[in-house]
Amino acid sequence: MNDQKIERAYKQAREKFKEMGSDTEKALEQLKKVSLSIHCWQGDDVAGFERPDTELKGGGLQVTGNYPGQARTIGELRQDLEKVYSLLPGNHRLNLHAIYGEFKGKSIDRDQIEPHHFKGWIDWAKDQGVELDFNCTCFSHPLADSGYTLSSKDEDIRCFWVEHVDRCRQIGAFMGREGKSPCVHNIWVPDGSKDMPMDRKGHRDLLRKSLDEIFSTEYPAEELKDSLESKLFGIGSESYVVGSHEFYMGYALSNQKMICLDTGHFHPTENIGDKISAVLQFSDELLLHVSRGVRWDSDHIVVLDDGIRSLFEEVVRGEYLNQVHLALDFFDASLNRVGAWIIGARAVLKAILAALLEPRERLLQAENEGDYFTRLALLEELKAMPLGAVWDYFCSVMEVHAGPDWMKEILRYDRNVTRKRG
Ligand code: RNT
Ligand code: ZN
Repeated sequence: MNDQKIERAYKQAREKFKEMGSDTEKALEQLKKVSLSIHCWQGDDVAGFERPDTELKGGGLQVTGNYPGQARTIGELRQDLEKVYSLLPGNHRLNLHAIYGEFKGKSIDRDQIEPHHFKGWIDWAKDQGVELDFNCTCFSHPLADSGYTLSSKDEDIRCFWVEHVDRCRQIGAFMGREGKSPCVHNIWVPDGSKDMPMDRKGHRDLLRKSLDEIFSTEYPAEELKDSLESKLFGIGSESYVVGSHEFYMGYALSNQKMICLDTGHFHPTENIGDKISAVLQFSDELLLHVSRGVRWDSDHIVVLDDGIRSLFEEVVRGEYLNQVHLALDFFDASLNRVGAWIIGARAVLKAILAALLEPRERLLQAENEGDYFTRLALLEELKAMPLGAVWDYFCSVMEVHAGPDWMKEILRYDRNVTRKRG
């Protein structure tokens, strides 16, 4: 797109928004500071690099599709990520999982991983100006096959996973120290059961015990921030999830940890946006896993739909952008994977921009005066406002492709790079 055209359209849009009561310049200043934690696992279908032939197994997670071009090595994944960062306006983080270490052909089990296995990522990240977040990987492993990890009644299995998470927090703190930015370490475990269990309490007692053991090691907040991710149900854990929302809410609040809300982990009719100002009454920060569930926690690519818009309206209306850590969590192997990343990440940034462009004062005034007609009518009018012109201008000042031009880059990358991977 041509810069002059972008600027002309932006100036008109700026005027229109101004008449409505919104300040586009201020919105763009705020948007510039937003950093998304880009999930490494979209690039290789959550396979990781423990062995050359690894794939996602169990845990109720599923990647469907076999579009060519999955990253098969760390080098390929980094190449793809560099493409992703080059097409996103702003500075964004990288979210790694423990299975993405550099194990150099050695068989290093999860209870053996060490910070040096991630040194390559840390160096690469420094070079790219990217900061790191981290996740323990408590799935795709024979000791997760029983359906229980941190809440297993088999003491050897439970201790194995405690050791793994312990090491992951140590690695996360190392990342935070090296990158001079606190690393968010998120714990999600697949624990649960397909059918009705007898002993819901027993496994929850054990999960709590494991977490207590894990968090007995403390790290400075400048290095590491811990979060806990709940879930409603998964494939194979339809009847019971040990780490339910109530469980982790209780644990996080009584132990000063962050709760992670994954937008795919609730009942499909629940409004995740509504949870933000409820949780943040009692906690200083929270982590969002932005995903799109279709009928279940299917991890579809995020698009600018009503759920995402209302989620970010709540983040922005509550002035919570500094308290909410934003991470992406979707995986789709049915189309170009780099393109998938961009669609999802750009959708989140657009949703935030849309929320920042609400004429908040005017809407609040209408609400406070009981003028619900004005409130609803304004919100409807906003939907047809030229958000795209402001977005294009933002992309162009941030020196990334504006409008649909980035699509050509993906098509070229698909042809010249990912499809050639065989
Ligand atoms: C699973 C959780 C979890 C994973 C990633 C790979 O339901 O959402 O966050 O998707 O850790
Ligand atoms: Zn998640």
